[in-house]
Amino acid sequence: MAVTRTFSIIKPDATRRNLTGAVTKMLEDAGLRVVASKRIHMSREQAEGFYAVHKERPFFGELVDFMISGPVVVQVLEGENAMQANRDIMGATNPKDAAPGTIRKELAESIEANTVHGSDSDENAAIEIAYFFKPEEIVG
Ligand code: RTP
Ligand code: MG
Repeated sequence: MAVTRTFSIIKPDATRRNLTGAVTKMLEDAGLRVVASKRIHMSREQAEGFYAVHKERPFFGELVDFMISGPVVVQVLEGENAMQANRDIMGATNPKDAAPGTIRKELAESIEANTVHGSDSDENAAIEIAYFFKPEEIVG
């Protein structure tokens, strides 16, 4: 299997509870390497652009409000089939449905305050990485 990259966000519910390290430890223990990381407070425009794919969904407004409610940590993760490895350790979108040992089962508060974002395809990973990082900010 190939070494690939994916994009992750540690969401505001996690930074508020000082869980940046706890989330990162779970990612690293799952075989992923953090090759870029920065803590930012997204603007409304930045969050709306990032989630443009969801703009017709009923939860879009609340999702954007939540994602700008506090700082987030945007990261590039590298590893064997990184997109799928990250989705696996994240767990289901709703923590009530997430498997034991996943980040969302162990740490998330609700379907909205669900601690992490992860790209859902290699194609979207490339788009999402480029949305937040310049090539020289990623050190593999
Ligand atoms: P993410 O994009 O954050 O990695 O999560 P995901 O793929 O598991 O879920 P997605 O369907 O892409 O939804 C994006 C985020 O929107 C919030 N959401 N709220 N209130 C709701 O019914 C609802 N559904 C989704 C979640 O924060 C989800 O992560
Ligand atoms: Mg998604």
